[in-house]
Amino acid sequence: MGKSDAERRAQFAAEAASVPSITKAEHRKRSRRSVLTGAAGVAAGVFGWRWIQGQEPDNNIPKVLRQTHEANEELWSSLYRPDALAPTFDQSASSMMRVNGRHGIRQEIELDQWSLEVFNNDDLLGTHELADFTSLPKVEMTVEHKCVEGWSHIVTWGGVRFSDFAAQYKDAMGSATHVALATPDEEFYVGLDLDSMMHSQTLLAFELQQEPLDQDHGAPLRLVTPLKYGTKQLKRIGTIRFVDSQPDDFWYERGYDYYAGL
Ligand SMILES: Nc1nc2c(c(=O)[nH]1)N[C@H]1C(S)=C(S)[C@@H](COP(=O)(O)O)O[C@H]1N2
Ligand SMILES: [Mo]
Repeated sequence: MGKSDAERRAQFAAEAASVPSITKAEHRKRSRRSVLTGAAGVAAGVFGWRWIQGQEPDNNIPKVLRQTHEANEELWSSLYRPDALAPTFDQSASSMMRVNGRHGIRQEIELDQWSLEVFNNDDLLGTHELADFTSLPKVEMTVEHKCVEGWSHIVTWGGVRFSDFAAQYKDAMGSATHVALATPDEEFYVGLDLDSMMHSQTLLAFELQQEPLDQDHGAPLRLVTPLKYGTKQLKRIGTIRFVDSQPDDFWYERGYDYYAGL
């Protein structure tokens, strides 16, 4: 099961240091809360285990321990609250970015032959053409694309929110916890947690710098999610699969962090 509190706190500290959209003041407040939680633990030690055991049990766990546990849980999940936004920039700050990564897109495709299939596990739920995306409310955003190789670039994306597209599969996605995406030839594939996919800045993009995507940048449709590194932002989506466990992931299998969060 879970990590020890010390491990969680260490990971919290490491993650917190790399989350840009939470202010320093907020960090300090949260760290203070974590210190207080620790202090409660020390105090409990002073009063002794018997006092803890004497507390009203909640789900078979002494209440004071449960409350500490829940405080940690809250602390933890608050880092990933769905409304934390990646910074956005003025469109004038953006420019065309390089081509980086050609797994699954080396061969050109006939764009008008392209279609995208949606599955729940192995059940085909629907097949889509580009018009099914361009007819949804269009979103433009200028964000920083960050690559694990150490470069970043401010770009303007145009597309639709994944959450707007996925709304039609609300019931059919069942108990999905993750989404798996792959290129049509399945050479490149990524897995993302459903919360990240449903984030308001996670787009199925068909434009880059206000022009239709070119093939090297993932035409006709790619994933954009500025809360994660480029490794997750799959170009030329062929399949979208709702699944209930962590999907295979190309760069995770090659040693990169699964969550790839920024
Ligand atoms: N199909 C596919 N998508 C991909 C990759 C890839 O190799 N193949 N590389 C990823 C990585 S590591 C980065 S940094 C970005 C780069 O996007 P760009 O080529 O549009 O700059 O694409 C991502 N999506
Ligand atoms: Mo990358």
